[in-house]
Amino acid sequence: PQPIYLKDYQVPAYLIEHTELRFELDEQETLVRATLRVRRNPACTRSKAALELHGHETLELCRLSINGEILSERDFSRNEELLTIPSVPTEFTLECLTRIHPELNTALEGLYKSDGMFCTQCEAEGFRRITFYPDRPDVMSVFRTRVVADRSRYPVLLSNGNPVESGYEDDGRHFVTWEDPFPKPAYLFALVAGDLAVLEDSYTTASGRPVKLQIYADSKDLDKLDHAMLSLKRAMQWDEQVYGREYDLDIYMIVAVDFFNMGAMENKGLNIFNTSCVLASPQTTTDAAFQRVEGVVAHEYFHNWSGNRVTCRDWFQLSLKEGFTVFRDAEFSADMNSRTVKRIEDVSLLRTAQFAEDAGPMAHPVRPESFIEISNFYTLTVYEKGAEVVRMLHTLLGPEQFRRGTDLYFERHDGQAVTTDEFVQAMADVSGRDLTQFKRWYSQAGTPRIQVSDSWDDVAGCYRLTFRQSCPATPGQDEKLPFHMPIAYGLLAADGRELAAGVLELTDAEQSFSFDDLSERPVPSLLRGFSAPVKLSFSYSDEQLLHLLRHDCDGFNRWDAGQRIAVALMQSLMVDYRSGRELRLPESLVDTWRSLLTDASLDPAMVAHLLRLPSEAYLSELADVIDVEAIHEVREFLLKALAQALLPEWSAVYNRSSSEEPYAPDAAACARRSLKNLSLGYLLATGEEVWLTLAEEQFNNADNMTDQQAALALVVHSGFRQAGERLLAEFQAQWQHEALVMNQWFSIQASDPWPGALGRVQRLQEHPLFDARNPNKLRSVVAAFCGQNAVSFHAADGSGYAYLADWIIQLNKQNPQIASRLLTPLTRWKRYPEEVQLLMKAQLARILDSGELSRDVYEVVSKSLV
Ligand code: HT7
Ligand code: ZN
Repeated sequence: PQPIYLKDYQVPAYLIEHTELRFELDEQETLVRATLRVRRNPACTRSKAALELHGHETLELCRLSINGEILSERDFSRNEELLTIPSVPTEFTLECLTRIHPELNTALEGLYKSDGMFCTQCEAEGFRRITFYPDRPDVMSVFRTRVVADRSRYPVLLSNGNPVESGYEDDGRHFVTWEDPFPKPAYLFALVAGDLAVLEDSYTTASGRPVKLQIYADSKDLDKLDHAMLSLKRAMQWDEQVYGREYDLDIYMIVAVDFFNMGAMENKGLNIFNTSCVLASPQTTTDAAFQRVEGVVAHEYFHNWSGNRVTCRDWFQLSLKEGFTVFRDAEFSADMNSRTVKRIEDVSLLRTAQFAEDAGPMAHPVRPESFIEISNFYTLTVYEKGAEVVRMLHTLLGPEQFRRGTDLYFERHDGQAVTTDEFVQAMADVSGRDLTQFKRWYSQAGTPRIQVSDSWDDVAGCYRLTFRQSCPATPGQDEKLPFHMPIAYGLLAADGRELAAGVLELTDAEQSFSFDDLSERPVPSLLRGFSAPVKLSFSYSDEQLLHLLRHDCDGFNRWDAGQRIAVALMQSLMVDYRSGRELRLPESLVDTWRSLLTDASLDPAMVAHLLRLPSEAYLSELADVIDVEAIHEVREFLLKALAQALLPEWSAVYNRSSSEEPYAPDAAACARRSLKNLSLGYLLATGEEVWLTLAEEQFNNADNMTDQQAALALVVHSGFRQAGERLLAEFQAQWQHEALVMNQWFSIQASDPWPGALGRVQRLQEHPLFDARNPNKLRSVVAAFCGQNAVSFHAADGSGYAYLADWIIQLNKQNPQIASRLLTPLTRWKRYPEEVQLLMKAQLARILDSGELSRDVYEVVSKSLV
């Protein structure tokens, strides 16, 4: 397979003014008739351009005509990707009849069956599996779609836009016709047919237009749709208030499906969601999952403007819609819940997973320059780092100018397919700023390093900070130029007062800033709120970090100071572990933690985050060479040592955080449960039976899934083997009919580090509820084992690597997108000791030699082996 380059972009030679589709749905053989009004693109300067229609090799072409004249095989050519008609008029009607096979579609791209229903996934290039079409985001068309199907099995027939006609065909099948007045690219097309229940509501927009809201799901899940509906209405209101954006159609629909490669899809007026991102009820859903539902519902809704009304010119611009929309959904969640907690969670993800991506073989800029398979670029870099880039613009311009920038962007480009340059240009135009250097964030890959040093002139009362920035080489980019970035900061006095605060703008490789007339040497609080996606180092003393932990008014940096203290200790314990020295817990840390645990005035959400040890994944990301065993053993040691040293405090916090209140997923209650379950984890780490009894009581008496699942996971992962087995069996008996709950049951076991994990995981795959065609099940078992069970996946005999390679080889044909996503842990082989590298590489080579690889898997494996 050959890469595609951004530099080769050409405008389309033909535009599609109108698309009429007729689907005759059938499991084995669905007929699709497409009638396209085509005209030459006046913006295309190529003199003689053929009409190129994308078409996947699985499409069976039945008939092709232009202006009613049937084309013969001599009139066009076809290869595995394209159908080319060399000679066409300037304006014409093209009709194309295609046969497809939804039941054989295990890739879950295009039209496929999920349980008993038909659904589609067209982003990025799924529409070409439905019919022949210019399947590129810069070809936007108005769609009219008639869906025909058997009424008894498929009473609900949906597509984009508004329903305009319904009735019966001569053969007794029923139909509904949908019309979407907004021109859209094919990737936003959607169709759903099934026997579905619906929750209905309505929303009146700020200008007084009523909108019908519908969420469809399997009838057994009808009671789990309220939270998504509430989230949707909140998101609609928030977008009006914060961005001045109203919804535009008369109806907004969401459909929950169980077989889905990602989280959800923003198809115009007809979002399709993975059940895991829409269903929620206190009994079956954890707090984290409640929040995910809220965030994803909002994200897809926000795409209606940032993605649908203004879309991407080509797939290299993916972050134009994804980075911006992630920023929008993060701000929404921050406004609905705790801003600091949301920021801590997002930065944790960025610093572990995105930074690791930046340091790996698939590292790419926020706007990639080339790809073999676009599905491989729905990455943390495009989404999360892309959102950080938008956040930096927000910080540099301030909220008012930023809002004027988004207003201008939406006004200028409504109905267009544009690039990230156009987004930045709108920001430059409203602010009068030159953002040329800033745009390097879109074109240069890698995580910048910032080295900060300081000096103090006691006589002049002058404090000076010096910043040096650099960025490591990434594939294809050896040299990097300096970035333009905002560094939010504060300077703290010895009594905790703030002496100065603001935002510094770094533009040079080395830059100094002076602060005059200070009464004392301050402690610097740097990169407040994580104002730029960088690795910042400053040689803080322990006292300075403790000072920030106690006094910084920036909640994020208070947390970060605690993380820095814990990371430094754990890194030194790892050195001790490797040298066979006894591991010891410093009294100073116990004292600090005691003061956090006993201060009842502190926000429980903050305390829960402050007292959570840095994850194994984060410690791995920070390591030069990852020593899986040392990381795991040191973290376990510290957990147990802190548990023993602060036993009465953990117990008191547990009791203080327990509540008789009925369940609510609001921020305060979530924080309380989070602290309670953190305490339970420490109590169980002591290994004492009395705490096991407490955990079992919590498991048995919980009125919500957060508490029940936390108790289960903690007992299983704390090594209480018999009790763990017992609770797992009880949990299974209680929840065997709830697919999403059972996914958690699978995942808790697959991530259990107790010896023998691989055998247990292989047995789980034999479980009647495990289904290798369902991505959620693969994520719960295979991804959980390979991604969240480091000690077992990295077993010294290489068995974990061979296990993953077996899966990749199987899934390569069945579902290439999932195969290539699951591959990630193997691609990081360079980060491990040499003997481990050899084992990991051998499995990558085995995959490469295993036969015909999909573009998805080929791209990741071949780039990883370089
Ligand atoms: N824009 C959506 C992307 C998406 C997707 C991409 C590739 C394969 C399957 C997919 N399902 C959804 C999701 C979003 O960012 O909102
Ligand atoms: Zn998105």
